[in-house]
Amino acid sequence: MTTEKALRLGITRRHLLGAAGLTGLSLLAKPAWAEAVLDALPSHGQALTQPPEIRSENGVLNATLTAAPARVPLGEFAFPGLVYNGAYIPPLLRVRRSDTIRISFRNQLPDDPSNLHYHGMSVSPQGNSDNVFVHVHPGTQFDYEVRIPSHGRQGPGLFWYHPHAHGFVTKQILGGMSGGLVVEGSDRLYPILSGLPERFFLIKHAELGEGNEIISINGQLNPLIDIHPGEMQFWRIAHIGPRCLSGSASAACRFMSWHGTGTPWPSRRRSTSSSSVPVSASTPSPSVLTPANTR
Ligand SMILES: [Cu+2]
Repeated sequence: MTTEKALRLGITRRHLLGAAGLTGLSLLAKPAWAEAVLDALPSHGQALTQPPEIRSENGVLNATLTAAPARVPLGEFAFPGLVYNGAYIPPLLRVRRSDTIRISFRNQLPDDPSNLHYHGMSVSPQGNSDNVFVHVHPGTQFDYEVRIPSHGRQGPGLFWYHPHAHGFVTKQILGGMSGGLVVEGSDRLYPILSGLPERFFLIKHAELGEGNEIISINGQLNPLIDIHPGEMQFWRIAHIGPRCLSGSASAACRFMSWHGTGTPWPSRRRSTSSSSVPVSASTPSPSVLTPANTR
């Protein structure tokens, strides 16, 4: 096994996350473990791509999501996955408050029931809305209609969708069944975000057996992330996998943003598996995001 493969396949989950998040960026304040990881990785990855999007029009987002098995390529690796619409990174859904999401969900998995849950959304859990008790069986389809409140607890931000059929959730999300969901309006809450280039970082991990894992960003390994000195970007970050960073596990894998000064910002967040932060690159060093508590 090469050094690179040993790194990707043989080290702990937390080190792998660091490997996925750090390549292509330079650090002023670089922990010792990060030096070792960076030294052993390829110096040039591909440029970070962005997920495909479906936007609401005239107050309605229409989409079809079909769950089915597919072979998932990840860099030089591949694994038998379970995905939406044939893609490891399925469409990112973009809506506004007071919109309605209409999704025709088709289960073409061979064996298991599935459904759709809209993680973090303050929407109805009943009927054909965010109802985790609905089981859509193989070969059948279900039409979701999720009405997003115009006010109240439902705020703007980055959320995600995934299956929530009891007993099958982990297997299906690990296979690749999860995607991003944005409720627009963050720039009205934080005017500094207005007009900034927006970048999504949808983090997933895949298990390859024998304790080996691959952690990817937008379905890529070690992507390069361009940010120029003095530039500001709006980075929307979510771990959309079943374990690391979700629920109580988030304590082990929190992200911190390191400015050019090496000052962590913002401070650690609690009880969330997604965050959206403006990132500024102060001369001469770009900013980077590193997983906290990585020692
Ligand atoms: Cu969830």
